Amino acid sequence: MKMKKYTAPTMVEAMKKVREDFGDDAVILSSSVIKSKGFLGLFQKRSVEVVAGFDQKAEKPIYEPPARAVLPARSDAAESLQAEMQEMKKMIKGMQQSDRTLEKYPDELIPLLVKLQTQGLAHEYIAEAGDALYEQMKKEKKDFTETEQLELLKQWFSAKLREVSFGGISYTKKYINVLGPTGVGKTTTIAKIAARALLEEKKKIGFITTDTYRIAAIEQLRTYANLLQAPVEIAYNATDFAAAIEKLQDRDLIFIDTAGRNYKETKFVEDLQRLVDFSLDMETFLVLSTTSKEQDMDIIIERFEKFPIEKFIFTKTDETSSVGSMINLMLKYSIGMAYFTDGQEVPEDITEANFEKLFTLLLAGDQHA
Ligand SMILES: Nc1nc2c(ncn2[C@@H]2O[C@H](COP(=O)(O)OP(=O)(O)OP(=O)(O)O)[C@@H](O)[C@H]2O)c(=O)[nH]1
Ligand SMILES: [Mg+2]
Repeated sequence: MKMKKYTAPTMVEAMKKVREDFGDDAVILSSSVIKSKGFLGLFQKRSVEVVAGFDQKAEKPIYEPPARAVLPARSDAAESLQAEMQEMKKMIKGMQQSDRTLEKYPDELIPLLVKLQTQGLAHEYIAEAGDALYEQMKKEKKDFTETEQLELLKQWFSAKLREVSFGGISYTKKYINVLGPTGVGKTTTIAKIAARALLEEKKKIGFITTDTYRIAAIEQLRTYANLLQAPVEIAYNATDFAAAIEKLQDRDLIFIDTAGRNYKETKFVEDLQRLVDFSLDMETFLVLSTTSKEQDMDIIIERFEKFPIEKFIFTKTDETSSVGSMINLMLKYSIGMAYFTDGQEVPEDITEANFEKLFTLLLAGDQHA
């Protein structure tokens, strides 16, 4: 992909220039409104800067093979390249469509809406938010400053997310059960939450692990438990699980660590159902990594619908610059958010979720970009 920067007095004119050069194959990569200094704040000029990218195939080929050239047989590599190109084309088409939908908004709003796009927020929510802001602008018959836009956007998100709840473990349920796919950070997150329960809330804590597939998994939990001077029970089957519950009766809170499996396969979900006693006084959290593809998270959530998922825990926000999928999933499934985690340090790198913090994360996300 090639990139080129355009400056024009308005977004519409900038887009026109982009199209003149590259037709419909152009993709808007970023846009911003620039204000010239002017003289004592007077005669300020506004312009729009747009960076457009385009698929190089859209350009005239520099070399065209002679009409009767003999083409080599297609190799596997060529085929996979072809598949990759198809994938890219689809992606570009999707992006183009979303850029078109932004065209109807005034220039002032574009940078903020592009920001939401880069965060991976679903197009329907961007359109809803864009419409709400634009309507307000028309109603008040004025342009909004960046701060005013942010305030309005925050109000919009706050209303939109009203139906989902935020906040960590309740401390009223004895069992805290953590589920999720392989390697998303379940064990590390349990250690972070348990450490806080012990250090800040002075709770007597204990652990049960049902992750008996790898020796290292048991050792990992033992290491954290030892640091917190808390007992660990290992449950290979439902009988062990019941025995472990019995042994840890004197504890205020019992954290249950489960194995990360490929939960796209239903047999692993069924194993979990057989092993963990969900009828206990229990809060169950589904841990998802923000570095995963949203479609993959979708499949996992659907697989886990048979469990009483209290809230999501989203991990690895430090490893991604797009956190919009957290919001998409919360709204799609009407499931709230308990924590998000942003690093490997135990117990520091965890934040109990609330709306303010989520909103800040959504708008601050490009430091890693
Ligand atoms: N960058 C980053 N790494 C994290 C975060 N949380 C966990 N990790 C790392 O992710 C890796 C996997 O973490 P685990 O806690 O073992 O994940 P798990 O879900 O228990 O893994 P399995 O039990 O194997 O399914 C480790 O290297 C963690 O240090 C986070 O918020 N940010
Ligand atoms: Mg684990």
